[in-house]
Amino acid sequence: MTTLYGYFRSSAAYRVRIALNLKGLAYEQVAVNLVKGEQRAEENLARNPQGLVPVLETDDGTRLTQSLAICEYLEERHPEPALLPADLAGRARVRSLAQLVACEIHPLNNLKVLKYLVHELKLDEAAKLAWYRHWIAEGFTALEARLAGEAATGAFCHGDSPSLADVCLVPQVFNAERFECDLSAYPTIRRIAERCRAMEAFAKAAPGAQPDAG
Ligand SMILES: N[C@@H](CCC(=O)N[C@@H](CS)C(=O)NCC(=O)O)C(=O)O
Repeated sequence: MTTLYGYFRSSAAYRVRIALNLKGLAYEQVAVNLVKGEQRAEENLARNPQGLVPVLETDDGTRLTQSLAICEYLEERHPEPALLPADLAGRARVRSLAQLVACEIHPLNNLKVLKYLVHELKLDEAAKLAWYRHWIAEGFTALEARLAGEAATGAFCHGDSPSLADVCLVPQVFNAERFECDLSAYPTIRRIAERCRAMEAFAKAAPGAQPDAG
């Protein structure tokens, strides 16, 4: 059995849930409660010395970390339905959009960063929120310009089927909404996120639908 170690509100785990669902793969979930600090517990550090989720243990016992690497593993092992287009330029575009979210926006707003701002740098709640919203706005402004301006955008980030870019986009929009970021300047991002959320694979992966949601 494939096991996903994650947390309902972890956007990196959310990416992996979407990818597993899009590919129709069965998996069980083990919750690592990030609010309680379980990511730093010995058990989780043994799975991932970074003290992060997600970790995916596959049916043959392979243990994988880093959500983009996990999604690419799933793509290579289970090529259909494809999360990357067939053409080279298209594959690079999808990876570029995915990385804009996963490597540029998300790391700045991760829990450990927010905790450091509050506990070590003594920022108050308002300053923490300003930090969070600033990096969402900076990233989403660029992402919106690309999605609205590039001909390869379709019903989804790339063409008319969901790709790795949508797998990353939807959890980031969830995070932005959770922190009450103003998304009015990003109509293309909102349109694509809504289109994705209408699909069962995305809906089943949503934080509120997870067993550890509470
Ligand atoms: N680049 C990693 C990021 C993983 C990550 O940051 N996970 C977060 C949840 S979304 C986490 O475990 N945070 C725990 C913490 O910050 O203490 C990936 O894509 O898997």
